[in-house]
Amino acid sequence: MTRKLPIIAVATAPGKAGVGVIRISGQNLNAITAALFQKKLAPRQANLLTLRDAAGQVIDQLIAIHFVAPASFTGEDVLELQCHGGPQLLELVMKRCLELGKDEGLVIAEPGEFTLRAYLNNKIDLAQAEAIADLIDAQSEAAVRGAARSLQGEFSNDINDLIEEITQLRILVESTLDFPEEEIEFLESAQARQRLSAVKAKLQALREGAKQGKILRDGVQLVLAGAPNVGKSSLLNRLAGEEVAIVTPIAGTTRDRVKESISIEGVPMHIIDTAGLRETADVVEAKGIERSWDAIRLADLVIFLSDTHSNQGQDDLKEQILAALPSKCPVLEVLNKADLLDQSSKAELKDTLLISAKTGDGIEALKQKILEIVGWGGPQEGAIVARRRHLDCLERAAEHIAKSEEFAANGNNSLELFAEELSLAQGRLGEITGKLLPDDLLGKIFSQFCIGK
Ligand SMILES: Nc1nc2c(ncn2[C@@H]2O[C@H](COP(=O)(O)OP(=O)(O)OP(=O)(O)O)[C@@H](O)[C@H]2O)c(=O)[nH]1
Ligand SMILES: [Mg+2]
Repeated sequence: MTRKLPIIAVATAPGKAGVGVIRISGQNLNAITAALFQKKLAPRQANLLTLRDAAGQVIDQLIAIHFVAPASFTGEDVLELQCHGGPQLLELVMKRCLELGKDEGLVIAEPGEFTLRAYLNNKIDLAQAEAIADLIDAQSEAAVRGAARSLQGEFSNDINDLIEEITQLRILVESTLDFPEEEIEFLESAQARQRLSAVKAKLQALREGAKQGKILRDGVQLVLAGAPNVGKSSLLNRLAGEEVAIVTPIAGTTRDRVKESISIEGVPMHIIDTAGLRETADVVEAKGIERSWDAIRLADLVIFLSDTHSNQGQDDLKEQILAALPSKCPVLEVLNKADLLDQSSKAELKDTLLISAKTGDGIEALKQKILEIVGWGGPQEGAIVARRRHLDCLERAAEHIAKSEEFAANGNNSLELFAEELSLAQGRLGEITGKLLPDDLLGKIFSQFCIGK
């Protein structure tokens, strides 16, 4: 993944457009530039130039900008060619560049390789590199803003501040370890416990922010499950605001999963309506039910829907669903067809989340409940986007801090272990920004980028 050859790729999206950009990055592009345009380009200037094929025929008139290392996106020399945006034309320009750059070893870039080089040349850290991909993939305005903040380094700065505080604490502890006679007073005099509490509180705040950031980036997989005919498809249609799924009075209407993405207060919700769960001899329905279970197992939140008049067997079904779920996945029980209840029955059910997919009653409360359960704290100033990877690192760092706290509580005999846990916590935080990385991680992260980025 860390080759040194110059690389080239189309940076703009495939398809016809006014302009199409091709980028070349390498340690020194003077030879390639000279071969393409028979001249050296002044850095950072827009040059209107003509590119010709081997026979001297014009391929395109384009604008070329030469960013000289290290003042470029990748930290290497970068040549940006702004061509006319036709797919065939860009193909031809690429081909000509590869021909003329052959002696310099010019090759087509792997997905994410430009950004990888930016990272390896310390132009950005790993969390910022991920933010570039997230910015490109962002599905809502809030996600764009969050990714932009992460790219500006807001998330990384918070992580680095925390690492710095832990470092200071470690320096204190470790210097004490060299002078055992001073250990006795260390915990008090260095205010180690207070400092540790402060670290813990900051880490907790970062975890909260990252949790919100993950929701903003990925949204929530919300699965509607329950017995046949309770109104799952009706609820999907109600939430989506259109007739995406077929609704009939016949039990077993939905066979395949029906997916629809909506946004509740800016949070992307990927709703999956499933086949009603029951014993069946029908092969097609049975396959659909299998798929329902697959969806349930992958959910972030399951809405277990029942209706007001078919309560038989619901408890067994609920137990089955709970047993199939990963332990962290919440299940929200909702009772549909409230419109069929009289006032006194409604009063009896006042602790139940009652809705009517038919009339829309209770839907707003349901939406709020969903946001509450997934832990959405509302639009926030300074929100960032975050990934599962970040959450995992933060969680593991928090575990180490908790352990170090235990050792601190044990008193001085545990100082060495206390220091060791701090160091481990620091390592996990360093993984977020890429300061400390397991070997295979870079390849994994950058291979998910689109080509040309
Ligand atoms: N009165 C009333 N009827 C409803 C309500 N929601 C759904 N129904 C009716 O219940 C029947 C079943 O609705 P669906 O939405 O197809 O139910 P489902 O859970 O998707 O059913 P399957 O796909 O068969 O599992 C239809 O006749 C709906 O019109 C409601 O809130 N009130
Ligand atoms: Mg249905």
